[in-house]
Formats: sequence, C-alpha cells, structure tokens
Amino acid sequence: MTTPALLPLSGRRIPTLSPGASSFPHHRATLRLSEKFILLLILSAFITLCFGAFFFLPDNSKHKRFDLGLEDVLIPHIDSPKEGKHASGQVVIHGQGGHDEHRHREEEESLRDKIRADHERALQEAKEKLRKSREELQAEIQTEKNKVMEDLKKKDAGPKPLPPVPMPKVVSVSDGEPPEPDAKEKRDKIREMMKHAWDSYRQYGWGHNELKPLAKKGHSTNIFGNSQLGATIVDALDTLYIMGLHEEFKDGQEWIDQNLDFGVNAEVSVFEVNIRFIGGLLAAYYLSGQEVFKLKAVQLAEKLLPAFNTPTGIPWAMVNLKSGVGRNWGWASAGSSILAEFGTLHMEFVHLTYLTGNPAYYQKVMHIRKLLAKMDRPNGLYPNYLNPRTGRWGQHHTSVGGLGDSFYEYLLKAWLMSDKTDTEARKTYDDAIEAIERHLIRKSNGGLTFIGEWKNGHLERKMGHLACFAGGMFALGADGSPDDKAGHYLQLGAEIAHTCHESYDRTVLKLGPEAFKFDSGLEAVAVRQNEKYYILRPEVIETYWYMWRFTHDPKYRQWGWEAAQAIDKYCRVSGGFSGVKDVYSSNPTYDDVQQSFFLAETLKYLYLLFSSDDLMPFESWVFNTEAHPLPVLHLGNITLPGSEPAQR
Ligand code: DMJ
Repeated sequence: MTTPALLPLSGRRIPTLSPGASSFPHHRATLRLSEKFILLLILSAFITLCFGAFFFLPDNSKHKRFDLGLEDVLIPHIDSPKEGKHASGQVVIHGQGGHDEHRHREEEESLRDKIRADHERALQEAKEKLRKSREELQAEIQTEKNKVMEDLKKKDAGPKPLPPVPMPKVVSVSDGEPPEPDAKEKRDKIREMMKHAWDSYRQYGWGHNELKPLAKKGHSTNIFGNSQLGATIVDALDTLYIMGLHEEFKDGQEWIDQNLDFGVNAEVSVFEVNIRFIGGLLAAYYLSGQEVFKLKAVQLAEKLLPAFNTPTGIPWAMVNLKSGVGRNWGWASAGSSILAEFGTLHMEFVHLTYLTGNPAYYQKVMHIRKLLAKMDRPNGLYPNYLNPRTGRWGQHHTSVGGLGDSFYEYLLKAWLMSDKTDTEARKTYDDAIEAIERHLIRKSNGGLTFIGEWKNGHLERKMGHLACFAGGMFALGADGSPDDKAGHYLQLGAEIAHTCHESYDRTVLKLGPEAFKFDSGLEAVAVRQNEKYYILRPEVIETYWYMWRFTHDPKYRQWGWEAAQAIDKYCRVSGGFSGVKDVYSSNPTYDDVQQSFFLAETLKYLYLLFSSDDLMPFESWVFNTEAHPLPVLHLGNITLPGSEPAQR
C-alpha cells in the first residue's frame, strides 16, 4: 500500500478559492467550477486513502515506541528490521486525541521507569560480581551448570506418564479373618512364618534375589542372570499386603522405588521374570494403587520385548536386559523354546496392554496362540519343545508338570480373567485337557490317580511335585466345562489332591518329594536320590486351597496344616527357611536356599486356606502361576488395543 506521505493530514489548511477572487469571471467561473470539482476529487481521494491507511496499519499498542516526540503528526518512520513489521518509509500513526495522548505519555513514562530500574539493578549485580573472588564466581557458575544438568536429567529420565485407565472393579481386600478360632490361630502362625522369612531376608539378603538362610547372605540363580533385582521383595509384596504387614510392604516399596533398575547387563529367564516380577509388580499395583509398581512393570516389560524377535515370534527363553539379545537354554531339545515358558505370558501381557494402551503386548501373546492353533499336535497333545527358528516341535514330550504345566493353566485363566469372554482360550483349554486325560492320567494299582509324562508315545508313570498344581486347576475349570462335566473335573481335582497328599504322607518329614513313581509296586514315592528333595514348593498346598474354596471339606485345611507344621519343623532355621535334600531322611540336610516363591506362593496359599473366602474372591481375582492376583477385566464394550478385528 502506498501512502501519500508528504501530504499533511492536519495542522495546515488547504487554501480555498472564493468565487469573487477570479479576474476572468466566466472563464474563471468555469475554471473555478472544474477546479473545485478536481479539488473535491483530490480531497475525497485523499480522505479515502487516509481512512484505508488507518485500517491497514498495525496495532499501535503492540509496538510501543519511546523515541517519538511528535506523536500527533504523521511522520515518516523506519521500523527496525528486528521488529519486522514494516518496510522502510512506512508511516506509523500515533495518537487520536488529547485523551489518548495523555494515556500514551503515562504508559511510556512507566516503561521508561522500569527500564531505568532494570538497568540499575543489572549495574548493581555487575558491581557485586566484580567484588567476588575468581573461586567464588567459578563455584557459582558450577552450581548453575549443575542445576541445568539436573533439570535436563529430570526431563529426560523422568518416567513417562502412562495413560489413565479405569481401575478394574475389585472387591476391596477384606481382612479375611475366619470365624473359627482354630483357623484364626493357624492363620496367625502362617503370618508369623512369613514375618520370619521376610525379616531374615531383610536382615541378610536385602536387595539380592534370594537368601541363603544358613550362610545368612544373598543368593541368586541363573534364572535372574548376574543381577541383584531383589526378586524376593517383588515376589513377596502382595503376600505382605494381603497379610496386613503394611510396614514391611512400605519398606519393600521404598526399595523398589529407589533401587529397582532393569537397565542391567543380565541375561534373565523371560518366563521367570514375567511371572515373578511383572506379575508381582502388577498385583502390588492393583492392591495398593501405588503408581511406582505399574511404572516398574512397564519398564521391565519393554526390556522383555526384544525376546520376541525370532523368525516365528515364539520368544527366546532368555534375554539380556541391556542388549536385548536372546537365546535358548542349552539343555532344551534342538534349540527349542519351552511350552510352559512362552505359554505363560498371557495374563500379564494382557494387563500390560490394558494399563498402557500399547497393543504390542497383547499382539505378541495372541500371535503365539494363533501359531500354536495352526500346528499339528501328536495325539492332540502339545509337546514341551518348539523351535523358534523353524516353528517345528522338538522332542514329543508332553507334561503337566515341569516344562508344560502353566501353559494349560494360562489357557483357563485367560478365559477367567476376560470375564469368561475369551472363549477361544476356554476351548483350547478344554481340548488340551481332554487329550491329557486320555493319554496321561491313570489310576495306580493302589487306586491313586496320577498324571504321568508322555515321552515319544510312551507313558512314564511318574508324577512331579509341579504337576500337583493341576488338582486346583481342574477344580477351577470345572464350572464352564463342556458336556456338563463340572462334577467330573471337581472329582478329578479331589483325586489329584489326594494323590499329592499321599506323596507327602509317605515320607518321613511329611513333605513331598520332587517326583514320585507309580511303578513296580511303588505308590507315590520317589526312587532316585535326586528326586527326594523338597525346595519349599507350593503346588500341593495350592491345590488344597482351591479344593477348600470349592468344597469346604475340612480335610484340605487339615492337610494344609500338616504341611505348614512340617515346613516349620524341618525347614525353619534361625536365618529363614531352607529346602531339604531328602524328605525320607529323619536327619535331613539343607539346600540353604529360601526360594522367593516360598513367600509369593507357599505362605500365601496357606494364609488364604485359613482365611474366609471373601479375602481375594474368585469373582474378582485370578492368580497368576506365581500366585500373584490380577483382577478380572470386566471390559464390557472396551476393546483392548490390538484386539480390534483387522480393517478391510
Ligand atoms: C513357581 O515359580 C511357579 O509356580 C511356576 O509356575 C512353577 N514353579 C514354581 C514353584 O514351584
């Protein structure tokens, strides 16, 4: 826009020509008329231009200037290029009248004052700085630098906030005090055992993964790699919470908050870390509502994800938490991954997706399920070994004990945890159990029902302590079983519980061996020396608890109490609880390990066995394979990210 910059707007008047002033009247009159007309035209054009200029010029208030003395006149002004508002030679209009002029002067005056004050303060500060010694100045600069670094660190390393999700509706954790005084007394005893295990670990093994209760120092095994991740703390948290040991819980929480760091160079078992750490942290989060547990669970889960980078998506058994490099156990058949390991991630991973909104976790476990569904199964059975490179089965061994166990458990629990909407999981469970019953479950000559091991078409009549968990699983899955076989499965659960109780009862210590046979006249007893140990395992007590919940038959409490007494008598030492090497010896030697699952599972199941049923009711909670309770997800209309049907 061009502005008639040299024409004044005010201050001078344009001389007007009066009608009698001409010396050539007609011509003059004619001329005067046309002159008038031209003048009028020029004047109106001028007014129009000025009016236009008024609207097109920038807002005065945004460009306060203090260097102008002639506010009420149109003056040429060159704006500074920094302000960048006008090309050179443009006009700035100031002042629209006496009132505005006064206001502008006041504003300018106060701004000048402020500049003066700032100036003086800066001068003063500079003088003070000059008075300081070089060292003082350097120290000041360093402090400033440190502060900036700290702020940057906080910004970078601060935990990423997770999206808020509705907390699943869980029935609040009741105290669960039983009405029967006898049960209450026994429950108190179990709590005291937990205190002893925890306090000993607190004193001698704090921060280590586990405890050596005789040597009274920390302990770890290869499942945790070369790490000090406080496995016992994480595994024990929810038991402490459920038992009302809140001081101890807080202590554990503080350690986790300040010390639990997964950026360590340690090769850990994906399965163990998932069931103990992620399961333990998620349960602690859901019980206490403390965000730190959720954040740590998610941080760890991210470290596990590289384990899924295999040609098939079947994860490696181990992953290095720092490098993300994965591999399988050297002892596993043909470099295979293990069914019970890659098949025991579902519950935790579904919750991770639920809590973070990140579909990756859900997709990883659903991919495993889909891949398994497509594979041929010998006799309908799932072999324990699967090669993650080729996607082919390894040796055709099937077990409901070690290497297979919790794969079946998680199919059932996926269905329960989904509020019984994951019918695919239920169907897969039913089919698998049907094949297991047909090929692996038998009655001994002495009438004991046992679950054997299937090895290349041959049934080994041996049952592991680990397989004893299945009694509880059959009872838990009874409701909802096909062809109205609920009674049958509850009965099967009772028979397994009975057999496993026999394996305890037929020992000197009244504690169960690692594996027991039903062969050549043997009934539920171990033969080989390396099968005679008891390492504080929970599975038999777990089954007693489920059976108690479903039947309220007092024998389950009685059997549980027998086991608790035996543990207290033979496994308790001054520095905690230890496993024993031979349950058939009246003079047993200790293995000197207090397993973290003793606090996570064995003592929790015992405590629940002597509590009322409203403590952790099954309608609201599903226990993972390490006895960490996760809430049932009543998702209703909510779809988990990653579970949406593929877009066409
Ligand atoms: C626990 O870590 C879990 O129960 C797992 O599923 C198998 N066994 C141990 C305890 O025996």
